[in-house]
Amino acid sequence: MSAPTPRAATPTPVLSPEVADALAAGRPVVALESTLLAHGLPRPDNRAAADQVEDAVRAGGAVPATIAVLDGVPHVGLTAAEVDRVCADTELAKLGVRDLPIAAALGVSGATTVSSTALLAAAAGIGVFATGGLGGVHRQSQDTFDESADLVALARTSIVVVCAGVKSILDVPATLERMETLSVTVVGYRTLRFPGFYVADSGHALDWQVEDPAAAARVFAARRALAPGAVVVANPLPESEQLDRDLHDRVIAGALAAADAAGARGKDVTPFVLGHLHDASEGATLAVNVQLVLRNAELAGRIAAELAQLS
Ligand code: PSU
Ligand code: MN
Repeated sequence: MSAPTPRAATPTPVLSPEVADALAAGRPVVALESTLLAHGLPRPDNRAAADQVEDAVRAGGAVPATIAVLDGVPHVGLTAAEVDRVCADTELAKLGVRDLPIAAALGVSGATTVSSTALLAAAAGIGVFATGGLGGVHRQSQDTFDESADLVALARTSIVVVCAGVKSILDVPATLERMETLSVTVVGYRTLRFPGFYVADSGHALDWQVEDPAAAARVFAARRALAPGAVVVANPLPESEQLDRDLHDRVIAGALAAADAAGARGKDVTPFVLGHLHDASEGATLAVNVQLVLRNAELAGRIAAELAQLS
């Protein structure tokens, strides 16, 4: 008779067979987060979006590795049934880096944010990650101190993050200042304007741009050789695909006021505001949100393919 084995406090991440094979062979892999599926996009549309995002990574030339924590165990690359679960489970936690040890020790299931996805991806040896928009400094942060853990995680984690900037519900210039302080490398993809998530241009300038996926991969190789930390590749939607400007300004003001009135706090703020936007715009923000994630996934696939050539 032996005593029951206690759950390991730091379970080894489970790699899907396809992701494990690709990493072992040095083939390109792109990490994808699950918070945008579980808490950023409404059910049931999130399920189709999950497949489309993975397909977009493949179209770019890489293997997708969607990351989530299931029963305390980090999974890097999900089966279709696991994606079903992430997209359908209304009880799924939202897990940042600080929540990962709790999930591991208590057997919690949850979706991973930019911060925790980046950490788990880098630990698995994945160099490129695609998402929609980064978390950042919230408006009124001088009162609330609400700044996403994404920023500190990006300062510490060696990974390329392809995004469409930060959500326009945030304080964009303050977020850019914080990324400078934290020495996060930021380049525009074929632009010197920082993208505005739903819109092509946030109104803020960037210092640097890259013209192709190969240049982005070289920037990351240089960063990785120099010091830990992320390279943010800011990839704007083309203006022809962006959200109508007037609608954008109107629904964002309404969503922020609604979050305030509802007393949304902490990690509930971002999902609350995104849900309100999707409703108030009658799905217009949702369609644009999915479209920009798809574009980022495809570009991330191409950057990962270039990175595999360098390594
Ligand atoms: N971008 C999106 N949709 C999202 C998020 C980002 O297009 O749902 C999520 C990401 O997972 C990001 C998180 O890491 O919001 C930031 O949450 P917070 O502001 O609570 O740190
Ligand atoms: Mn926050």
